[in-house]
Amino acid sequence: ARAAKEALSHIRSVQSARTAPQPAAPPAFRDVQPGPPNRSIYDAAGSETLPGKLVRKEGDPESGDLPTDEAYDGLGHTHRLFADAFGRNSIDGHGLPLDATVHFGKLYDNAFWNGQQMVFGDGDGQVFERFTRSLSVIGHELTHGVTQFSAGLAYRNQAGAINESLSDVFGVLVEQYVRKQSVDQASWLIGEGLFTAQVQGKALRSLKAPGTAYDDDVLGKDPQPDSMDSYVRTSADNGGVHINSGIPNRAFYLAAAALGGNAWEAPGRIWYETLTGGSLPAAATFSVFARATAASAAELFGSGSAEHDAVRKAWETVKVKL
Ligand code: ASN
Ligand code: ZN
Repeated sequence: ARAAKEALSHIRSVQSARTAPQPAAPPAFRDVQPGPPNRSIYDAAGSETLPGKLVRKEGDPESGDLPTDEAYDGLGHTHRLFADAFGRNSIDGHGLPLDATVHFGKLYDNAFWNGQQMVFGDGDGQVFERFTRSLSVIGHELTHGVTQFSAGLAYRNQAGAINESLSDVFGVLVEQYVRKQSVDQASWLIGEGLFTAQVQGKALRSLKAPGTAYDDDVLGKDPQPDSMDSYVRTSADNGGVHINSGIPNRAFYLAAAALGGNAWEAPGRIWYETLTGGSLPAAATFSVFARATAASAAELFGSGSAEHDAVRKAWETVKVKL
């Protein structure tokens, strides 16, 4: 349980009449014609040696091993959200093959992106089930790859918490897209189904209500703040990257809730454009990120649009200065 607890803590013209009419430029998100995914799932068979033995490659039938097949499907769903909703061709935008290893380590209580691939533990069975059980977690880990190949956000302090938040945002969007859930229908949870029945909790994190995902005798209470009033100053976990991510997470939820409908549409596009548009600094603070999302909303939907307004109000609510 102690190891589990430690794992948790890591865990946009006006055409002048004098100029010849031109076709409008296609929105950036449709410039790319993404190809299909190229997935490979490996089995570490309880070792910590990567990648392990290839057990299912693209186009192969189901392997019969649940984590292998969940990882294969989860990678496919994540690839599809980025392709369909944002026109992104895999993690790097250029069709990077998607590799994942399952059965990593013994009773291993985590999942991670190691800079090159995804890795999933089986969980200890006491606190955590296998980590492939949650599509939002698979989407989360893969989004770390997208961030690495785009904004390259540092993994410490506020930039790190934004990095974590972006993984949570696109993680929940993968799940919402697959389940065709609107803002009101979605759980807004990361890691539903990961805790065993013995744990008092529904998930690792809640974007809708940070700080309420679990409250357990052994794990304690979900430590996430939901506004800058309770920002956690800590050197642990790279400056609280998994804790303070609650603040930008709630900002995304609030913007999506104000707009209604499907969160992978306007809100997702605004956040995606912010992440990949090329102007977000790797050392962004919450305020820099907040201004960047507002600028993306104004660029995509117009200054003073409902979208622009919803984004600005969301950051105000979580008390991040624009
Ligand atoms: N599951 C964690 C994450 O992706 C693993 C870690 O902290 N390296 O954020
Ligand atoms: Zn993460």
